[in-house]
Amino acid sequence: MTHAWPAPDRGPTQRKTFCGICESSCGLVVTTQNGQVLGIRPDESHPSSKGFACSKGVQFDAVINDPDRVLQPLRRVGENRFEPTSWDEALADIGQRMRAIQNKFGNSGIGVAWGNPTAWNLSGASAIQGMAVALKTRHNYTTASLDVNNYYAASHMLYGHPGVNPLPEFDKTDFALIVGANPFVSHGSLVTIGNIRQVLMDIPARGGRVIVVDPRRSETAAAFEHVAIRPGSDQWLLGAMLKLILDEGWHSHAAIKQQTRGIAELHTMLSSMTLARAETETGIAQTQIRAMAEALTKAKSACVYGRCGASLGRFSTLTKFLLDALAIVTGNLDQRGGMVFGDPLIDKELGTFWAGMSGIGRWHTRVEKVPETMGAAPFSCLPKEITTPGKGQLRSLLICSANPAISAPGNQEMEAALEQLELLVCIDPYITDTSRLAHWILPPTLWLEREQFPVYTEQHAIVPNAQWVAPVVPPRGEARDDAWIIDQICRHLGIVPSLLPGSQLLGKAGIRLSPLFIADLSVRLSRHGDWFGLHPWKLNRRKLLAHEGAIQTAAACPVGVLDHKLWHKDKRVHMAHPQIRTEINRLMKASEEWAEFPLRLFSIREYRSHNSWLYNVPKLMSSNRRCRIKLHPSDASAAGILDRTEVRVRSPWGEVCVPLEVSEEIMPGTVGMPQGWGHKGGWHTAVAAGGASYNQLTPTSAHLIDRPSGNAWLNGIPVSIEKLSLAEAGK
Ligand SMILES: Nc1nc2c(c(=O)[nH]1)N[C@H]1C(S)=C(S)[C@@H](COP(=O)(O)OP(=O)(O)OC[C@H]3O[C@@H](n4cnc5c(=O)[nH]c(N)nc54)[C@H](O)[C@@H]3O)O[C@H]1N2
Ligand SMILES: Nc1nc2c(c(=O)[nH]1)N[C@H]1C(S)=C(S)[C@@H](COP(=O)(O)OP(=O)(O)OC[C@H]3O[C@@H](n4cnc5c(=O)[nH]c(N)nc54)[C@H](O)[C@@H]3O)O[C@H]1N2
Ligand code: SF4
Ligand SMILES: [Mo]
Repeated sequence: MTHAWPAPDRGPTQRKTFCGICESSCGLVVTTQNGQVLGIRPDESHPSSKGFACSKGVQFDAVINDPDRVLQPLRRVGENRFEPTSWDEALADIGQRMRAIQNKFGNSGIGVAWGNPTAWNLSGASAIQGMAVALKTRHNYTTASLDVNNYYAASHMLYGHPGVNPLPEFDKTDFALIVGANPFVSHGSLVTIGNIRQVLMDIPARGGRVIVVDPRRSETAAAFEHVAIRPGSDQWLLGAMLKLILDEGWHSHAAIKQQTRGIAELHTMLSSMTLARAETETGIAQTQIRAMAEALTKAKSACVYGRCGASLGRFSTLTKFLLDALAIVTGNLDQRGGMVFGDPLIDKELGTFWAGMSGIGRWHTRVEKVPETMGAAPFSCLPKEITTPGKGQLRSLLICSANPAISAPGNQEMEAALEQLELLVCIDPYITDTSRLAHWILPPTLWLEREQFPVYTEQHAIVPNAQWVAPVVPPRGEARDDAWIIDQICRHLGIVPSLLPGSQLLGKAGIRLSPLFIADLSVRLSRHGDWFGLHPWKLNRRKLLAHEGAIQTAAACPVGVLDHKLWHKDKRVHMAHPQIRTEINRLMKASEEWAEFPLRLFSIREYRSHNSWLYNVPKLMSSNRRCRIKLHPSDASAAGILDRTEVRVRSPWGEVCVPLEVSEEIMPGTVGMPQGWGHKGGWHTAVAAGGASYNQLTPTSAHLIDRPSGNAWLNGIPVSIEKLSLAEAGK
C-alpha cells in the first residue's frame, strides 16, 4: 500500500496515531508540515489512553531528527569508524557474504536476533522471525528471553498454550496484588492500560486495596501499601501464600472444581514452602504473609499481577506459575475485576499456533541444551553459540532493533563473541553499543514513519480497541522499513521471510504477501472483521487506516470465556505440572553458594529512558541525569561508604564502578541499579552521560538461568560493594 503525503507548502496537518515506545501505546495527535513533525500531543479521544502520554512519546520528534541518527547504510572501516554507502552496495555485499556462509556452513550458520521495538512493528517482527523460519535455523534469539519467557512457560503448563495471558482488570478490581512491577514508571507491561497510574489510584479511591511487593519503595509502592521483599525470593512468598490458602481451606471450591485439575497434587508439592521458611527467604514477617493471603481470599475481586521484578529471578517460571495459581484458587480467573482475557482483532494464540510457534522444549540449543521457547533460543546462550566450534556454529547474525551488548546478560562475553562473527549486520537507527561492532549498520524507519498495526499490545488491552495507522511523516534520509530491509537480504539467500508455509510457497512463485496484507486477511475473517463485505459495518485495514484515532470494539473484556481460551483437551487449567515439582526441588537445593557476595542486586527502570535507548534525547537527559546505584544507609555505614562517592560493585561474573546514592527507598541487604546505562558508540549524548551497564554483572550460563523457559537471571544477583582505593578514586 502506498501512502499519500500532503502536497508541500500546505498548512499544518494533524494526524492521529499511537506511540510505539512502550506497551501503553498511547493515542497521539501529531502536527506536521512539509513532512516535518511540528508537535506531538496526547489524543484526548483515545478510548484507552484518554488524553495521557508521557514525556518520551511527545518528544519523539527529537529521535526522528536526531543528528546522530543513522540515515544511510554504514560500512565499518575501523574501530568506531564507518563510511556511508548506497543501499545497492550494502545489500550486494551483505548478500554475497551471507550466501558464502550459507554455501560453506549451511543455513544453520546464519541467525537472527530481535528486540523490544519489534513489538509495535508487525511487519518487521514477521519478517525477522519469518527469516529464521525460512532458514530453518535454530539461531533465533529474542529479547522475550530477557523478559517474558517465564510467562510463556507457565501459560503453556497451565493453559496449554504459551501465549494465553490473563490480564489484570485493574479498572474494575477491589484488590490488586502487584509483585515486582512499577507501572507508574513503566506504564504497564503484558497489560495495555492507558494512564495506568490513574487507573491504579482509582482502586483505593473506590474503597479497594493495592499492595506492592518490591525491594524498593518504588514510585508505585510509595502510593500504596508497600511490602519490601528480598530480590529473587518471590517464589517463597507466593508459594507460602498458596500453601496457606489451601491448608486453611480459604480457596474457592467452586472455581477449583469448575476450572482446574491437579490441585491436590500441587498442594502436596508445596509442602516445604512453609511460612517460617518464606519469612527467612523473603524478609517478610509470617504475620504479614498470612494477612496478605487472607486479604486476597476475602476480596470480592482481585488481580494478581507480576512483571519484571517477578520475571527476571532465577526461578521465574515457578514464580509466574504461582502468581497465576493464586488468582485461580481464589476464584479470580475469568471473573470481572479479576484476571480476564483480551478481545483483540487478531487471535494471536491461533496465529502463533498456525505458524508452528505455540510450543516449548521441542528442540534444545546446540551448546548448552536449553529448551526453545516459541521457536526461539535464549539470548543468554548466544555468546557460546558463536564461540563454540562445531556443526551449527553461528557465523553470521542479523540483529534488528536490539542492543544485547547492554540489554542481555554478560555484556563483556557478548561483545567479545559478536566480534568473532564472520558477518554481523545490525538494523538500528543509531551506532549503538551493539551496532558499533557490526560490519554493516542499516537505517530503519521509526514508528512515525511507517504503517503500524499494534497486534501485540492490542491483545493485552483491557479496554478493547483497534487502531491501524499510516505513516505520519515520510522516512528521513535513506531509512527503509525493517521488513523491506530483511526481505531484500532474504532475496539474496533465495528465501521468503514468512512464518506461514503457504506464503513461503507463494513467495517462491513470485507472489510475496506482505505481513500487513496477511494481517488484514486475519482481521477481515475475525469476529470483528467485515468478512469481505458480508458484515459491511465491521472492520478491515482500509477502514481502520481511514479512521482518525482508535475505535473501541467492546465495552470491556469478556468474562466466562475460559473454555475458549484453554488449549488443554480436557478444558481444565492444569495445576500440577512435573516441571513445577522439579523447579521446587531445584529451589530447595539452591543453597547460598556466594558467601563472598552478601548483597542482592536488582534492576531499576527510569521514567525518561526506554531500556537501553532514548538516552540520546537531550531534553530527556536534562537536570544532569546520571547512573547511580542505591544502597541502604545501614549497608553504606557498615561498609564505611559515603553518599555520592564512587564504589565498585562485584558479582561472581563481573564488576562495575559507579557513583552511589545512599537511600532509604531500598531494603537493607540489597543494591538497586538502573538498567540500560554505560553507553558506547555514536550516540553522543548517551555516551557523554557515562555510567555503567548493569549486565556486566549478570551470568549467562545455562545452569543459572530459569530452566523451563530460558529466561535470563537478572534480579537477585549476589554482589558485594567496596570503596575504591584512593588512587582509583583520584583518577
Ligand atoms: N520509562 C520506561 N518504561 C518502560 C521501560 C523503560 O525502560 N522505561 N521498559 C519497558 C519494558 S521493555 C518492560 S518489560 C516494562 C517492565 O515493566 P515493570 O516490570 O513494571 O517495570 P520495572 O521498572 O522493571 O519494575 C520492576 C519492579 O520490580 C522490582 N524488583 C526488582 N527485583 C525484584 C524482585 O526480585 N522481586 C520483586 N518483587 N520486585 C523486584 C523493581 O524494584 C521494580 O520496581 O516496562 C516498559 N516500560
Ligand atoms: N539488567 C536488566 N537487563 C534487562 C532488563 C532488566 O530489567 N534488567 N530488562 C529486559 C527487558 S524487559 C527487555 S524488553 C530487554 C530489551 O532489550 P533490547 O530490545 O535489546 O533493548 P532496547 O534498548 O529496547 O533496544 C532497542 C534497540 O532498537 C533500536 N530501535 C528503536 N526503534 C527501532 C526501529 O523501529 N527499528 C529498528 N531496527 N531498531 C529500532 C534502538 O536504537 C535500540 O538500539 O532488556 C532486558 N534487559
Ligand atoms: S507512556 Fe509509553 S506509549 Fe505512552 S507516550 Fe509514554 S512511551 Fe509512549
Ligand atoms: Mo521488556
